[in-house]
Amino acid sequence: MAPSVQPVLVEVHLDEGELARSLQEDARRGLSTTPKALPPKWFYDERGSRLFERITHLPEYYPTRREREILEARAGELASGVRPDTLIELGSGFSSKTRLLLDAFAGDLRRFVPFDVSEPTLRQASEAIAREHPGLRVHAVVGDFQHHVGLLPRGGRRLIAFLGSTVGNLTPDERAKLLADLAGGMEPDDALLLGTDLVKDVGRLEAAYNDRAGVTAEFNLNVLRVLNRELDADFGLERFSHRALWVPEREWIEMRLRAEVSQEVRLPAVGLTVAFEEGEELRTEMSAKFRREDVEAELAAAGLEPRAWWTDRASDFALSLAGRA
Ligand code: AVJ
Repeated sequence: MAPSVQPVLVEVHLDEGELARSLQEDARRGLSTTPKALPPKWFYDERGSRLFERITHLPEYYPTRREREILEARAGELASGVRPDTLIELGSGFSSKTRLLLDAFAGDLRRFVPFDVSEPTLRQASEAIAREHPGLRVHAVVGDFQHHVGLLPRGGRRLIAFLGSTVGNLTPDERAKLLADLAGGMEPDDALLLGTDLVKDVGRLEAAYNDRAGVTAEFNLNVLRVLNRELDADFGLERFSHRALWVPEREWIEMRLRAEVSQEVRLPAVGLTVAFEEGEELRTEMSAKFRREDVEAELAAAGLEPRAWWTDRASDFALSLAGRA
């Protein structure tokens, strides 16, 4: 008998109330300090997740294509080396690349656990994957990987995939904490698959975040729409412009929103009125780029042992496979 489509289980660790409170806190803190900064996770409402999906198809945005190239080349090796029965994907979004892994693991895989902050995105991706893979249990988790990795389902041989170089959107301290949290919850047979974008020519790096079609600019401005909607703020999107630049001392790309005119913005839900000077910039994202030594040192510091380092042919992007040391 053919396996049947399993009902999707959605576990919510981040309900709307908590999400709202944590956005309020981040906005209050990030907009009342200098320089102003917001954490990048607030881009990803449903619209933001869609805009990011469009970014992955842009000619300038190479990381997704490079990572897919590596996954295509190594999926078989990964399947036979790890033989996971559970695939967990952190920051899964629409899970586009995961489909490759799901196909490669089809024999042993019993359970797929996509984990994301955006509940609507997660539900859509989960339903689609459950339909495409009859017999596979899809157990989606709505959460923030900076707080909730301790709550990931246990048992079996788990492969935890953290793809897309999303780890680069965290500060070095946040990365250390996340990797240590992950390592702390891993059993000897579990493995971590970590995607990292690599340091390269500055022109190519900056172009990847300044696309000609302006999709990245829309994505960047989306955070202001989120603040307007969720916090009743009155950001005028036309009064801010997109900037993205390489910061050599930190080896990361920074995205910023530059106030085109001096202005005051009201955020009644957090009781703030925020003044921007003309030309003042609000940092909305950093996207760190890595070298092999950095990645291996960060894994080791978290108690993880690198077992494989795979790059695409152009050495633009890397996937690391690691296990508990
Ligand atoms: C979410 C890490 C894959 O930092 O490259 C894309 C997000 N920001 N363009 C990245 C992003 C601007 C992206 N990742």
